[in-house]
Amino acid sequence: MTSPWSHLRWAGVLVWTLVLLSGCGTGPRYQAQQDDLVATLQFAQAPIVNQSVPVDVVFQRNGQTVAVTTVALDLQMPGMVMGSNRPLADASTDGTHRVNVLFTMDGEWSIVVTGESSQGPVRFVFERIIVNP
Ligand SMILES: [Cu+2]
Repeated sequence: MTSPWSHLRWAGVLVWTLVLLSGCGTGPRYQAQQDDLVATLQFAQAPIVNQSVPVDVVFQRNGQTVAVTTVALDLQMPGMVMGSNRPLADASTDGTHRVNVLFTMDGEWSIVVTGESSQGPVRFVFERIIVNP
């Protein structure tokens, strides 16, 4: 005999699988917009103090990837002098920029992303980047 609960059990298994897959190696995502240009920072995992974390940076206009060169990140803590921390991102052919960032203190950081596009300089400020102890 098949009970109606057997179907629910399968649904439960599927939902858990999806959650685990999407949670695997994916950290927080931050987005900023300027006019019609959108910049996205995708952390590989939640940032932890003094542990290098890979971040993918991508620029898009109307859903299409926009080419930006000499992409650099400037890591700052609001109201604190933390020294120069400006990792340069690697350019890749698909328009994604991979950069390893290192936060030297836990707390709230901001990241200023700069680069050059065909339409001129690009500058985005990401605020409230939370770094865990
Ligand atoms: Cu600090």
